[in-house]
Amino acid sequence: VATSAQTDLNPNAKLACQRESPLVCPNQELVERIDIIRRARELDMNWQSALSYARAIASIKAYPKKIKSAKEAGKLWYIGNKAEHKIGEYLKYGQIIETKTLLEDEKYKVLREFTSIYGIGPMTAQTLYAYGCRTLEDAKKFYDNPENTAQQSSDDEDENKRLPERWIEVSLALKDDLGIKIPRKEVEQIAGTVMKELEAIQPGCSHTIAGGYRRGKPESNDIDIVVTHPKADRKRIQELCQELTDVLSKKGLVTHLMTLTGQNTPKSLHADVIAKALTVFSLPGSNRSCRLDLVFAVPEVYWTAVVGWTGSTMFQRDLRLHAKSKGLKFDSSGITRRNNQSVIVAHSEKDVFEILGLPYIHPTMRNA
Ligand code: DGT
Ligand code: MG
Repeated sequence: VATSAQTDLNPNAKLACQRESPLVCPNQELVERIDIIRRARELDMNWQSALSYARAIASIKAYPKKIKSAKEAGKLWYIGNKAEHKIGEYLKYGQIIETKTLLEDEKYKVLREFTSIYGIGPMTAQTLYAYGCRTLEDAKKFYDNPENTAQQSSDDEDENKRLPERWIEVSLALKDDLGIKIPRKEVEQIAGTVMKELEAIQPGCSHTIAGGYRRGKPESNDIDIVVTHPKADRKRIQELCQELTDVLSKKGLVTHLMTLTGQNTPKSLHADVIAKALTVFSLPGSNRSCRLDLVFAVPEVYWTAVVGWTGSTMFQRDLRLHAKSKGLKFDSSGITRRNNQSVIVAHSEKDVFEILGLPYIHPTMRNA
């Protein structure tokens, strides 16, 4: 994994999609300490402050040198007075006072543990805490009581990711498995198994393992695979998603399944070009489960889906902002012109960047 910039792109460009962000940066420890504060803001549902810190962190991640003074850091985008002050503390004392306090705070410890469960966002974590839950065992008991669960719903900043409550219960039940990170080799093995099953249903499909894996992470929390077939139309894409998950379920490879088709994402104009299956995958004999997301895309939007699901979240956020400034709309399901909704098809990943008027950024440099 590369740890520093490989091209002559400006490391202090304003948007994350215009600069290179390695997985591990020269100021990694500082970044991790500021991230504790960002997470606390998120847990408090102070989204604006959380986003400010996320932007500050992203700026530092792209900075190619070790930061030597707060003033030096203050010259970067989105490093305001508060962040600059905290960086000063870190440089002077080797730690950020607020970070230290937060790490010792019992409530944040509990909230961090709750939100480590797939499907539990800050709102649900706060609700569980308010009900007196302090451990994951407490949370399990809470969900075991039908009276408690009637009105709860899972929350997430991205409404695309909003999950039915049943998933929280599944995640809690499987927490020991789902909490284990998946090494790259295992990601590849599972993708191989899945693609073999797909090949039997429909020969000639292609796929990209996206997500953190593609950004070079040595271990992933889940597996994201984007799939297409050169001749598949919208209808066939939805069918393939259904047929593959049926087969995987029948063979016991998929133990839990939630399939999302176009109807579930009404915000997107052309949502049915993509079909999603959020699953729990279990390799027989390996006696462990992991989260596997399958994304099926018609060929016209395959590359935007690959870019979308490669992340990082901040990289995507800024891709959308950048696209907007060019009169375009970017999301996983395609690129459209804002004035007349006409679709622009990207024929490769590099094409996506070219259409958006951006320099190509290698996936391993999208860790904003
Ligand atoms: P991890 O935690 O090791 O799995 O790390 P990542 O970076 O793979 O995180 P993940 O799997 O949550 O998301 C990967 C990228 O895919 C991220 O940029 C957001 C995007 N993504 C995930 N779920 C959805 C979704 O439901 N809709 C859309 N449009 N994008 C999604
Ligand atoms: Mg992932």
